[in-house]
Amino acid sequence: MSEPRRALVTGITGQDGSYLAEFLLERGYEVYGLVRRASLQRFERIEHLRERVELVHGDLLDQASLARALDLARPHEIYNLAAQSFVPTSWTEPVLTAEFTGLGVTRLLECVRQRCPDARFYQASSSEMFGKVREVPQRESTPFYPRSPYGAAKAYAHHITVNYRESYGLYASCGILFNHESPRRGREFVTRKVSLGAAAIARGRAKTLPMGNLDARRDWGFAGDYVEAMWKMLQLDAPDDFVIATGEMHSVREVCEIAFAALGLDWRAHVTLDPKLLRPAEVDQLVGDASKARAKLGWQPRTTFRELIERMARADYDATPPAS
Ligand code: NDP
Ligand code: GDR
Repeated sequence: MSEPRRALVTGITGQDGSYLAEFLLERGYEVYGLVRRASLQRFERIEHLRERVELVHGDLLDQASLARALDLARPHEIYNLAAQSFVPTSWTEPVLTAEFTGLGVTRLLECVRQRCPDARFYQASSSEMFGKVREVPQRESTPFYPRSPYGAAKAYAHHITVNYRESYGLYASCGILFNHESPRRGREFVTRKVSLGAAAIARGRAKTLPMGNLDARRDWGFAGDYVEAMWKMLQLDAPDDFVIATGEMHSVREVCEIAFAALGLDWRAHVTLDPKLLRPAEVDQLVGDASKARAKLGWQPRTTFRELIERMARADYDATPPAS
């Protein structure tokens, strides 16, 4: 009998890590997750999987801990999802963001090269690398123009992954993922902030929702659909890089309209503008061309933008108790 496939997921406690762990378990993988030590350990997103995944302590800042995690897991596949992923924090903590999101990838790749060079490696690259976009829609060959310390760190991480592939022959692939959301999205990201805000207002717990740039446009998909693309990338004969996106662009204003309407509210009566939420440099628009992923991976998104936002608004409404 052949041994089960083993996967190591960094960032398993994050939005994508939790969906990916579910996906891999369904396919019979032994799943190992890298977790950081905290005084109050909160594994909310993977609580339902705790009995089925093996958690290993480690941090992208600590190379020895990464080596230990690889020795313990002996993975066939490594998914590097860990990062400081919130763009505004990358202006207030630019060096830490570069350490986690940029250099952390080199630390991990170096350990992979030394300890398990046959393992397949997935790097979570980002559409934020396109920043001030050079062409519309963005594809794998579009030049990068990052607009935040986060985008710059991800561009470094992307290039170093390609570099390790070309220098050492590692099987290393980058998924250039456009924004993807879910009811498990971090509460500070715009879709979740709006779904939580609309739910609080519908439940009588708040009256207004302060927002930043409503004109920003993004290509938003469902995280559950996107983790499948990560896995498909590592099943190809040869490593490669792929844009993963829906190909549709919508504004933050539309997110507000749909989320509030799903709960019977008119967003215009509640959303206010707070200049403090504007960014030092904005990414005005992003929209991806995922035709390479469609052709080579047979991947396409299943969830529409409207379904996604309505699902998030209803999930937060159901989870919010009424004001007493
Ligand atoms: P989250 O912010 O939800 O999760 C980030 C994860 O990284 C958490 O598990 C966090 O652990 C972990 N982490 C952070 N710093 C470290 C560190 N120093 N050492 C070890 N673990 C660490 O992100 P998402 O799930 O949304 O995104 C997953 C990846 O995909 C990220 O790299 C992100 O930048 C990238 N990406 C995301 C997109 C999106 O739209 N969601 C689009 C494109 C790329 P803890 O729980 O302890 O904080
Ligand atoms: P983004 O996601 O920066 O695209 O990065 P976010 O949801 O934070 O912002 C999207 C757009 O919405 C505008 N916006 C606001 N954003 C937040 N967070 N809060 C607000 O109140 C608000 N008002 C308007 C922003 O200005 C922006 O234009 C996400 C992250 O998941 C990254 O890790 C990932 O790499 C990229 O998506 C692709």
